[in-house]
Amino acid sequence: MASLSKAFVVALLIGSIAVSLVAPGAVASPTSPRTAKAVPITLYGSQSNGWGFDLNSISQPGPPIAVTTGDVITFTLFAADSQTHNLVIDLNSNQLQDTGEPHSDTFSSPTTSITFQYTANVTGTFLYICGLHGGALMRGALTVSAPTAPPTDNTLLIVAGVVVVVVIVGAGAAMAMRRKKPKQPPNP
Ligand SMILES: [Cu+2]
Repeated sequence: MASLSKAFVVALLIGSIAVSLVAPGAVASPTSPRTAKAVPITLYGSQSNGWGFDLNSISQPGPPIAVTTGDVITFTLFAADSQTHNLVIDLNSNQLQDTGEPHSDTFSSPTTSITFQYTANVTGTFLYICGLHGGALMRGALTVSAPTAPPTDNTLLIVAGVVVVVVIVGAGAAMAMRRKKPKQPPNP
């Protein structure tokens, strides 16, 4: 009985020490999801010239915008030509505002902006357009890329594997000792 308890206690001790070593690392796992980034973008729209990040760089097509999936874009929107525009996330890139496509309210001031927030949950290559004048006159590329995976750190997995093996071996040894334990001969 003494050897059985000893082996069991040793296995338990090794197991618990190993687990206590691994546990703090498990909390800060590198596989934790990426936090969304806030992306502020200012756009000036013009019916005859397209879009620009500022009044002096308006072009058709406008400047490309690239974000990562999950990013929250806050557009600050001005009308460089004082015409009425809106901003549409043209998810099917047909250069028209379709039902269900995210869009801002209308705006028509070169000095007073409106804001429009879009969470880039759809990965792919799209257009941003003016829904009133269409992409033919006012469009730009919007690229939403999936986040790149962080480098994989296998240390935790290896340590966890070693813990499992140690615990199994310890338990096996304890059981083997229990089986081998000779029965005491009956007293005469
Ligand atoms: Cu417009």
